[in-house]
Amino acid sequence: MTRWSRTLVVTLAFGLAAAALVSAHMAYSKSMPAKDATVTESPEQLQVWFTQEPEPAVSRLSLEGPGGGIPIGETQTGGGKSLVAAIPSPLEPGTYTVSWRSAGDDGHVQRGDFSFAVRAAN
Ligand SMILES: [Cu+2]
Repeated sequence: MTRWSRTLVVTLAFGLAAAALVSAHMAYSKSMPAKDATVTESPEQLQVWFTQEPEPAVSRLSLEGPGGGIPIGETQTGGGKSLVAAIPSPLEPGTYTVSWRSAGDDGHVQRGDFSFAVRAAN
């Protein structure tokens, strides 16, 4: 092996190890309402699914609307690696952002957000 190819092999090995670590984090999988969806009826709850079972102790969903933060129900674990929180009052038409924080198997807290829109039914 040349010195150059040895360097390449070592670099590739570190790259693969780093990729394995990154993929061990939990991640957003899907949600209801879906990311970037437009709905014509105010949803009664938020549900976000992840790639791993969410750890309840560090999990939280929050909702922000055109006028700021919106009170929602306590974040609870739902079925199939999901978190759920009730939306107690109907949402006015507008754009809403759901923020989540949670951790999966490796305990590393991850955060993310996505938006959806509510528009008046015609
Ligand atoms: Cu991690």
